Parts: sequence; structure tokens; C-alpha cells
Amino acid sequence: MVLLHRTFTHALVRPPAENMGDGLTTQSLGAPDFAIVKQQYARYLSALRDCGLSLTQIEPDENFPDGQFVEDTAILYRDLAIIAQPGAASRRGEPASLIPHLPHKTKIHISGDAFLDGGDVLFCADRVLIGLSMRTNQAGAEQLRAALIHYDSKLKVEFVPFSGVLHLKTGVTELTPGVLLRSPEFTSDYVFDFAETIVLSHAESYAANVLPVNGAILIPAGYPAVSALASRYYTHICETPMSEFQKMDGGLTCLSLLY
Ligand code: CIR
Repeated sequence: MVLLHRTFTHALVRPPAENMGDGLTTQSLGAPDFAIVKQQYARYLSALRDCGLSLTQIEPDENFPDGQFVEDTAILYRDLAIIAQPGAASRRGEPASLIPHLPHKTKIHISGDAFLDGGDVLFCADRVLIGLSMRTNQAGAEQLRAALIHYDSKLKVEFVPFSGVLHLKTGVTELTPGVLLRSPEFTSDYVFDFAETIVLSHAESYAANVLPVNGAILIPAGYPAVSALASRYYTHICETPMSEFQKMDGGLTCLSLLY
């Protein structure tokens, strides 16, 4: 198996707007406390810097209360940027303001009746998985697959129909190449036989979304089983408090675009 080895030098982020509580959510955890949001966000940014990334921050925009979840707006691979067309109507305007900040040479737009959120795209082991979800439809997945394969014909790209969680990466991420963390709420017939899959307890399901960066890893704070698993593979572990973003269905991967 030839692993997709990705290292990053930059992160594009957009700090939350004060009205982020007006964004979409499936949770019943109450409204985010903006004073705590700012502290948690600052911790997140310093964790990215500690992993060696240079940050580009774009202005918050109250027209987009979900705008901090920049992961959903683009899929980045080498010097290719595929600009997403978010599945939720209220988020369709978000990608346009990020495009000028992406230095990628080739930019391709998901268009027409194709919808895709970046949170449904997982680069792991030797492949790219595209989740078919409430936000990403078959046409969106097909446009993304065609763009990736046109750019790099060696890429293995597979579709993962699923239910039970918002985005593919809400339910599954890669702890380290060959090891996946999976939420018990995530249901799919896709066979993850290329990796060891660790199904978390319900109490730790939120921590199925982790963010490995350049040999270090960000995990959400407060999940001891995931912390213990991470310590098997990493010495640099950033435990990042995420409670206020969780209220809006956001996880660690959602808050940045790495390249
Ligand atoms: C939404 O529903 O679109 C936002 N409130 C949360 C997006 C989280 N993004 C992600 O999982 N990639």
C-alpha cells in the first residue's frame, strides 16, 4: 500500500463571527458562549502554530454564522484546489470569499446540481474517501472524483454512503496511517478493511474527529480513551477544548484548511 503522504506548511482559517449561534446545528447543547469561543479558538490557532503552520486569517462575516468551518469550502491536494458547493443553502456563499486566499495553481469548482462539503472528504492511508451524506450528493462526489483523478491518475478515490453523523469526518478520521477512529453513531456498509478501525464509546464519539498535522496531533480535550490511544503514536499531542464548536456540530478538522 502506497500511503498518501501529506505534509503541511499553511492553514487558512476564518475566526467565528459573534452570531455563530445562528448557524446550523443538530445538537441540543445550548448556545455557544462567545467569550469561551474566543478562548477556545485562540488555543486552536496556537496548536496549529505549534505544529509548524503559518496561518492566514480571513475576516469573520456575520452573513455566514457557520463561516468558521472553512474545511467545508474547499478540498486541497498539492497545487489543486477544488472549490466546494456546500450542501446547505445558507452556506453556499462561503467559498467565494476564500478563493482569493488560496495560492493553488489550479482551481476547479463543483457546480450545477452537484453539492459537496469538504467535511465529507477524508484523505487516509492510500486513498481518498468521499462520504455521501445529507450535504454531499452523488453528483458532487463524482465531480470531485473526476477532478482528483484528472489531476493525479494514481489516486484511489472511493465513495462511502453513510448515516448517523453530519459529515464523514464527524464519524471517522485517521489517528495514524492504518488506524481509524470511528464513532459508534456512524453507520455505513463501506468496508474499512485497509485499516484497523477503533470504534469509540458513545461517551467519546465526538473525539472520532482528530487532526493529525506533520507528525503531531490535535485531539479534543476531555476524552481520556482517545488521549491514551493518541499517546501510543504521538509525543506531541495538543488537547484542544472544543465544547463551544461542538454545540454547532463542528470538530477540529472543520476549523481549518491545511495546505
Ligand atoms: C454545519 O451544519 O454546516 C455547521 N454548523 C457545522 C459544520 C461542521 N463541519 C464539518 O464537520 N466539516
